[in-house]
Amino acid sequence: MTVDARELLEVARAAAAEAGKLLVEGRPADLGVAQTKSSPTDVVTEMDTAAERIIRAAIRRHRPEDGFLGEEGGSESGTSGVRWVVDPIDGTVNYLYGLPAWAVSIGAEADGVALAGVVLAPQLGEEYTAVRGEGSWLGGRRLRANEPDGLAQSLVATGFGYRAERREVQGRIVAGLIGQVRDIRRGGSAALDLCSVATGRVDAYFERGTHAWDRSAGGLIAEEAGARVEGFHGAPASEAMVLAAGSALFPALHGALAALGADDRDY
Ligand code: LIP
Repeated sequence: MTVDARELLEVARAAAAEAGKLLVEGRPADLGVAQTKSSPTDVVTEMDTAAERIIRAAIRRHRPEDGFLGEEGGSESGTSGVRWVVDPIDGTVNYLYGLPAWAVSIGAEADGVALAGVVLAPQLGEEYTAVRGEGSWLGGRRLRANEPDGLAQSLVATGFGYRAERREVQGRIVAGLIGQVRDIRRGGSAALDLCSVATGRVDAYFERGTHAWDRSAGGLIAEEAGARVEGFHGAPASEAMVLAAGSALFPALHGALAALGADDRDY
């Protein structure tokens, strides 16, 4: 199967722009929670589902044979070998509260490998893009992940789950880590956290509990900026863990997190 990844990127960019326009201009003043998922704080708004419908329709106009995996619309198989991995609003709680750190994340994958991706943050005025093997970009700026001078100098982003029991364990892990690093940041969007690794706005990011749609585009953008994006002990990034950092910092942060039990299965 030969795929033009640059064409996939342009399809993704157009779909993200269309959804982003709706999400900014069409956001109702009285936006509320339409439903919850894994917990009472795992919320979906009407805008999440509307945006994903727009994204799927926009992509289908160009690529009707492709498959989809979306946070709100679930999985649809295709026949082309290309699958679109879509989070219509990554950082839904931020969007609900009117905080600007949310993004439309669209990755195009073949055989589970991201070939192209866009993370669009309309309220920040930022569009991150990447094509595998061709680098990652913030607008016209080529991105490069940081290589800080050791763990103690590193600014580390993380996130917390929707289940209180998991957050309590994650909080203890962060409490054990914070004295070993420069500081911690919690932005509320995995896709933007991965893009922040790519831009060097943070030195690393880790989180348990993300989904493929949180990671697909941002993970490619971080990798194409020179970061390692993996799980624990050589595993690929997954819901169990995504850890993104430059190649020198990665083993130091990996070791510190493992020593704190962040690789335990039971949280
Ligand atoms: C969010 C992630 C974030 C995580 C939040 C939430 P959503 O995704 O991007 O990293 O910490 O709990 O899962 O639910 O806004 O698409």
